[in-house]
Amino acid sequence: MLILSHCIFRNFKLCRLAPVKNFSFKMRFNYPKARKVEDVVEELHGRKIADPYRWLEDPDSPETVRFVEQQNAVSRPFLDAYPARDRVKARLTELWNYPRYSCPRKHGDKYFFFMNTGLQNQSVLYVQNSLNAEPTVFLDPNLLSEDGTIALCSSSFSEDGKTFAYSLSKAGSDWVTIHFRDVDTGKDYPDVLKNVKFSPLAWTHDNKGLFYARFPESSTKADGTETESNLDQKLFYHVLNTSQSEDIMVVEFPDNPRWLMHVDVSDDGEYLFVMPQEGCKDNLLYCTRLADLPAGKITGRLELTQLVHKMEAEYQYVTNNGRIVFLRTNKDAPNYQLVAMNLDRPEPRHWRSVLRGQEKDVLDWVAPIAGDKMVVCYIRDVTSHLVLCDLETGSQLSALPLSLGTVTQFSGKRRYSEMFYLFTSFLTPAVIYHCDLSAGSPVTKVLRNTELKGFDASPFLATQKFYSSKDGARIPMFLVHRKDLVKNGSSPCLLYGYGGFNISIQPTFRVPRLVFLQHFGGVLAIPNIRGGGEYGEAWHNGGRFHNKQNVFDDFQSAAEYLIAEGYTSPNKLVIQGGSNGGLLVGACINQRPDLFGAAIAEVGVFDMLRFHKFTIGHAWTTDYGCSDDVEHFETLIKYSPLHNVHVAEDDVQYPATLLLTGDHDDRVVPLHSLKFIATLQATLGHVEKQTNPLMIYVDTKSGHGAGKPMSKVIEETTDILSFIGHALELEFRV
Ligand code: X97
Repeated sequence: MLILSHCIFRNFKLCRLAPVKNFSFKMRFNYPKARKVEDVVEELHGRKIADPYRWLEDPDSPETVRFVEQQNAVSRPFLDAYPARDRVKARLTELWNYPRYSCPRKHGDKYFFFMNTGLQNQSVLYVQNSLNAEPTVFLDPNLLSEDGTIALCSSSFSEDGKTFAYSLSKAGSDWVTIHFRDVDTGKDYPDVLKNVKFSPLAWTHDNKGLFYARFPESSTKADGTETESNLDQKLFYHVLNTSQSEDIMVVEFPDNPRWLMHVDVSDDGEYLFVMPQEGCKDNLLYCTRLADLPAGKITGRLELTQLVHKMEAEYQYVTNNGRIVFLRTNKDAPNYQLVAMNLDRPEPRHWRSVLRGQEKDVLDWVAPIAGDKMVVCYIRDVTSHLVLCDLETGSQLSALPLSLGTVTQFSGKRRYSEMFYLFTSFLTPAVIYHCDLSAGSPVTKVLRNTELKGFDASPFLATQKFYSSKDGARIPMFLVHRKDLVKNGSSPCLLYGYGGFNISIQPTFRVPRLVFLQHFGGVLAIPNIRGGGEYGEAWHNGGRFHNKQNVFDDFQSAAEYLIAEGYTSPNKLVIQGGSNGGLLVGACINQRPDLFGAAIAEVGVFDMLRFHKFTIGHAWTTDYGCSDDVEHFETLIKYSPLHNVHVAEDDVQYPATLLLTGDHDDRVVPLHSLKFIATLQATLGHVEKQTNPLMIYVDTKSGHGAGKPMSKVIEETTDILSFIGHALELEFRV
């Protein structure tokens, strides 16, 4: 073992060149010293809360810029120094180089689909006249920037299929600009809509324009590196081929600055449904009859009829038959139901329940198809189950058989009798099905089957286990590993979790995991911990507000189960999570530093007392609560990663920890990661027993994750796997 104290990182490569057989990082690192401001202390509910690194909340101060440079100057050489790094990168590049397609979508008389040849930074949108016709490029985002950092975010075709509205983001920011393209000529209109994020794109059926949501013009910069709160979003109507300055503000809620606008134009074009949301849960429901507008034109504020008066459940427009509206809701139905609401009698007591989620079947989504039918997707024990039902009665017409896995894409419209869906699982990249309903009963065939050259999935196995958490709750967990795995505790194990926001972590195919399985001889473990939506609202609530500790307990119990069953040992166990999952990782290294060998937290939330003050952070109070409230404060301070860093007892040290973030992450602003790493290093960096590294890498022109170009994805994944390989002392097996 190589033991060096205060190894200076500039010399790190030199260390590596020394004739050391078993390369190891068992040393202490020379972390940059962050200025600790002792007198930033705030009194919150009678408690004094120190925040010595608050200066890191200013992303633009020269001191913060220097701090980031110094941190990268420590982490970069370490990540580069993993002996098998080049092989990891080469294998990732090789595996990722396979063509992948989205489901085709029909608009007008054409089909559109995305395709990535493999290593293209951004997927390209193609158009074809029929499913068998030669596709041509319709929009290639790769041409919009040299380095692939301009991404297509969302898009919407006008009803007649003649105009394509699309939003672009730069460098990973949530901010987008909206553009319009003529489908026949392939040329863009001059219109550019700015100050937009978290916006719908909802065309009126006259094809003249669309509804979108925007924020007031910022007095400072708004490029995704700012931290200012996003407030006062309003709904606008934009007429195609006009300037944004002429747009008409149609809906605002000035008394509720935190509300975000979600809208749908009904399938028949008659109504606009407005669904304001105060955060990541629950919404209200309003509607207006577009057909009733004076002279058929939108000229000012829309007169809304309120259908739902309490922000206490979710209401999602599915379709409508005249004034009968089908809604997916969890009102009086923790696993969701589909109800038919009469617009003239909107109260719940007048609803007709058409479908109801069952104890184990969460009604995940519903899509109308072929006039009088609907496709219904349930989540049952974490996998997707599709059925075709009668829209009016809900009676099942047929099941659409699937293997065990996830339906991640669907395309189809009520006025068409064909649809497409994409199936994926841990060891199945993608199968796109085409389903023809024109003959009455569905005729399903495989449209595209994706295969990876040079990867044989047959030696591997994906299973689902159930384990008991601290409070006895039964938690499902997927395990993927070689069929001939020997359970003697020696295998490296990657434990991934999320645990929040009603988001279900279903089986999907990920190239980095294959490298971990195949070349590190690893076990992949994905527990469906509480806070997610796997078992409906009860599962979400089980990990929300004052129940948040259950999320961490479920994750730690997963680790204990894996160790007890001989899958792995603490020094071979790495935990990984991003965003809310970064919070999970941060909380777990504080609570059980002894249980893990390494930890990767990407774009994590770490300051639970101040998250609500930055960009869209206020929307997360629906899961976390808010430190302004004394009861929430008491809960938050107990697990806030930033406020619970400590020197562990005895000879226990923190796991090798890597934080990752991007300078344009305006979803979870980088200051969370910066303050957390400063605290980790200041508290533990000088402690003799802390030989595991505590590092951060901050990427530039990079955001929360969506739209990240392939070149950056490969670079980042190489870093993560190199860190894991390094920390767990893994050899790259060929
Ligand atoms: C967000 O922070 C999304 C922020 C903006 N946003 C909402 N509600 C959404 C939305 O506040 O986009 C929404 C969308 C998907 C899932 C949940 C909410 C919305 C807005 C308008 C209409 C409909 C929906 N999210 C969380 C996040 O990124 C989790 C997923 C979305 N976090 C980062 C949570 C903590 C760390």
